[in-house]
Amino acid sequence: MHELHALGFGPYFHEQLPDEEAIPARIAGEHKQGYIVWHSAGESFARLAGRLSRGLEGEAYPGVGDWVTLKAIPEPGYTAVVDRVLTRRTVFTRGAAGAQGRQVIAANIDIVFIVTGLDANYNVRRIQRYLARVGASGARPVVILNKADACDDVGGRIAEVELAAPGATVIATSAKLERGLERVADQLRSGVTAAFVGSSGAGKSTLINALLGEEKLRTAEIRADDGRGRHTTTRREMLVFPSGGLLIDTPGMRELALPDEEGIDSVFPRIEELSLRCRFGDCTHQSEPGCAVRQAVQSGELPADGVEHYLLLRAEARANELRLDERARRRSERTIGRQRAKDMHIINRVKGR
Ligand SMILES: Nc1nc2c(ncn2[C@@H]2O[C@H](COP(=O)(O)OP(=O)(O)OP(=O)(O)O)[C@@H](O)[C@H]2O)c(=O)[nH]1
Ligand SMILES: [Mg+2]
Ligand SMILES: [Zn+2]
Repeated sequence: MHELHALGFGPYFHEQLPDEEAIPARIAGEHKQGYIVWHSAGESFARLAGRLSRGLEGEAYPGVGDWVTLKAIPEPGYTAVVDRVLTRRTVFTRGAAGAQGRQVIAANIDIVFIVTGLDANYNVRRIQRYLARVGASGARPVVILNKADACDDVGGRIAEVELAAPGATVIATSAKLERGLERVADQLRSGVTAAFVGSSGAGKSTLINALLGEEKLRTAEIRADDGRGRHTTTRREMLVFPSGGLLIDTPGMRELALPDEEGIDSVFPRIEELSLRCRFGDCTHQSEPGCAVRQAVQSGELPADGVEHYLLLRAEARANELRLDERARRRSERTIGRQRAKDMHIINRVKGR
């Protein structure tokens, strides 16, 4: 049995229910053949109604954390049918290859824990990339610097990340020695949903196990040769934290592509602010005269490599955004073309009578 409120249900979703009979359920796991959903009567296996799944792609596809409605709760052992997907409150997505555009990592989340190991995995720029996507998600970012036991200068790292991640909470932990976990647990009140994201091997599943006080999730040693993880977690999955709150474990990501420019400004507020003072409204901060951003670099206010990284993220995001727009345009042209052909056929037939 699940209390809907404890699963994160509230007025925002309630108002979207089509009628009294619709049964709200939350997607707690994804499988190749369907979903695990949680509802007031427990747990069911579920599939999307045929008319729902047709034509869905990219971020329109429901993911873990999404609220859906079922027509009925099936008998144990039978499959439920997802009738409708409710509009999300927040969603963490990443850029996906090909026509997919964006892929949902976790939906309706309040917090995204960006987990980095303080071993060879540590990379401030990667953290900033994740922060941009959290900025776009609508959720609150918390950076977890895990494996503090493997680092000589934890304080220095924290200071570095705080500087690079304005507004984000930064917490150092050791999942192995169970240090720093209280500060993570403090954020997990009843009804709050938090997703753990980051590279493979950063210790996401180990952290969740340590928080739960139980070895629920499989974990594995990182590879000795290059220190990378083995992609141990293979599917996104939601778990209940004993004192309330819901945790979503996710598979480690090789790279986090930015599908659009959203959220980048939240990571670099000072650069965005200075941009407004550049002489040209469309200043690229390269060689234009009167560039306030380059002036700030020259005066030492901003680090040159930080600005370079900002420009790189912007350029990459813009290129991906244009690619997606172009695809959408071509697709709609095809649809319009097909419709026009059908219409011409009707017109000719009617006229020819
Ligand atoms: N020294 C140290 N090792 C840790 C810590 N946390 C996790 N590890 C180890 O790091 C390795 C990878 O941990 P996982 O929890 O499987 O990593 P993950 O982020 O879930 O990786 P994927 O599921 O592949 O995305 C395991 O050998 C853990 O024991 C820590 O705080 N300190
Ligand atoms: Mg894992
Ligand atoms: Zn400029």
